[in-house]
Amino acid sequence: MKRILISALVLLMAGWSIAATDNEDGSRLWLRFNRTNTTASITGVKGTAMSELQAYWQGAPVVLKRQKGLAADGYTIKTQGGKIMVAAANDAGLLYGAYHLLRLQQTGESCAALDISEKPAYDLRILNHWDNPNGTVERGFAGKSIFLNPDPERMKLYARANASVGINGTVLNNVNAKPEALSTESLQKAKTIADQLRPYGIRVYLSINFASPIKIGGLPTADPLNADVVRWWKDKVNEIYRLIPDFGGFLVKANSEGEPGPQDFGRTHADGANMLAGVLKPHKGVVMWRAFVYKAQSSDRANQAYEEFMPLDGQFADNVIIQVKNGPIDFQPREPYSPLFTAMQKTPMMVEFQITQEYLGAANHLVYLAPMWQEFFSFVKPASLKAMAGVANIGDDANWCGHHFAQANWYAFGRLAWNPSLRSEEIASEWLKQTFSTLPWDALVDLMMSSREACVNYMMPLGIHHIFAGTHHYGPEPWYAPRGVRADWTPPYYHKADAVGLGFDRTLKGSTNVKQYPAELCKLYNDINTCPENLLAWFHHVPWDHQMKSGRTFWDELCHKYDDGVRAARRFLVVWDTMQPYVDSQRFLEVQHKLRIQARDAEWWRDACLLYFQTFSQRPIPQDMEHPVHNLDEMKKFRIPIGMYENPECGYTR
Ligand code: GCV
Repeated sequence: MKRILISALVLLMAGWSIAATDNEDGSRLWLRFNRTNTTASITGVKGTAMSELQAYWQGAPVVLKRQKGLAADGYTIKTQGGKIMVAAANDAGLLYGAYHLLRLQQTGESCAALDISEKPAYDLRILNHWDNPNGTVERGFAGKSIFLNPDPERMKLYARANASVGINGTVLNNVNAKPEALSTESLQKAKTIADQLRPYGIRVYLSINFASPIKIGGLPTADPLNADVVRWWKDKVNEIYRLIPDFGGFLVKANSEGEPGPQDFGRTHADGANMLAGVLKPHKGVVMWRAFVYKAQSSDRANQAYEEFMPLDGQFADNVIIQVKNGPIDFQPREPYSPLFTAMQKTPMMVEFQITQEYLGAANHLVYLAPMWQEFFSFVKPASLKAMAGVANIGDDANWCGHHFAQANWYAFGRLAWNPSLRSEEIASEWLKQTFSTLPWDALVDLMMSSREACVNYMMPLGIHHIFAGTHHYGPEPWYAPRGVRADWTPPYYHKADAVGLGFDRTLKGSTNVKQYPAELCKLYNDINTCPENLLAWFHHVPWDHQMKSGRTFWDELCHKYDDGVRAARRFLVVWDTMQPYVDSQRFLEVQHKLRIQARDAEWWRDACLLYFQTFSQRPIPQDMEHPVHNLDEMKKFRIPIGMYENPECGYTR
């Protein structure tokens, strides 16, 4: 009752008029302002700030003014003599200040005596779209690329949404880049998009294919030290800047998963990155060079980025940033941080998070990712990074992200790129208040906050990782190991289940991966008795009868974790059902439908994994938990139909 009253009060304070019963499709994201005025079109970023306030601000008059001495993109907001003064060193800062005010208004905060001072942690807060020229989106679960036929209204909302959380850059195309991304026709299209995003302070960037000089330039080589190659890149970059004067730069995936790179010509990552940095430098462009590299036949994939990049520390030009995924393998539900972050001391680095849920239930599972990203920041000092990138979860679906709650991850990414020390709870509550005006938010904040751990539990608890199906990254297939498939693309490479136990020995007696971490962490992770239990099977081959802190054996604990995950997923559905009176029926039913899939998938994960691992442990499922409801043969036979992975309706169906 108390929650309902609070919701109603906030609704009144903010003057909302949307009734909980008015259906919504989610297309307005968290920007569900009511227009109060029509506006004349005003140009430039400051013009955008003014027109956003004119259209939606309902409080005291706001004065926007430029002021020297403040940080780029930062702003102050002060209530003075009945007015609100927003000051910033640049126009983007004024725009962010305007969105800050609108956020306060929409979350029902008082604006009577404001004294706010904000500046972003990073100059570069950037989305990476993995969008292909044919409109498909790699690891995208929300429809086709929004850039395929950039609709001006949709692009405007995309720009507003990004600017409202401080995102100021976007890479338009997949890191698995087609050389054609640099064709004159593609560049014209990039120009159109850049023109649409510029008024919101957003710059565009492109992923490039390192072999472009050969593939579209007709040269016999793409050797970065070859003069003709350098000239080709110079001309191409000049062409880009003629079209897009504020172009941001290149994102490069090189010598990774079959993509071309400088090593094809006997050169290093530094040679390749520095050549591109040299041609971009006169235009103030940057190179974001990815460190996601691994080769077949390695004894430990987790070691490889470090082994390739550490020897190059200090050799990169000052407009190169090394972009490293948060963990050493690949966006798993839980990984330790990538040791490169603490090892490379002389190279600017940025973290790449994955907003799209490639490994966390695609657009079917409600998994709020901010707690996972904050876990990363508990190990890596935000100040040691130069920038933050997030692989977008955006497509042309009406609700943008495939799942209404996946919008929260886009939102949270932007908020954390602005300020990595914001608490995940705060961000969740802010997002909920703006996205669903009338919900009893506390229960949903709790649900969101527990969702990542629930996902870890029903998919791969206690440090297990990469036990996904061979042909998609949606469901479990810990047994998948057909002959001829490279070992590090099969789950047994990672889980190493046998009669003794489960997990990858990365200790000093194993792959020695622990050595890549600072001394105190190396010591902690190396000892099975001090290693955090949530990473146990990441760093150790854990005996089935290993004694856990709970007093259970490792096997029993594993069973319980899976079961905890299943029970949590079912609970989400129960909690959501209590929200029905407060949310429009379209969004209510759509979320409910997804939560049903999630609860069913959680069972699929638990049963497939426990029944399979049991063939090694030869131990019973503990009596005090629900026993699997499927059998292993049934699980092994189940296949998601080809093409269904990208379909939001995929999932286990009995
Ligand atoms: C864009 C993983 C994904 C690929 C992705 C790659 C990368 O392997 O499955 O889809 O390719 O990471 O980040 O480059």
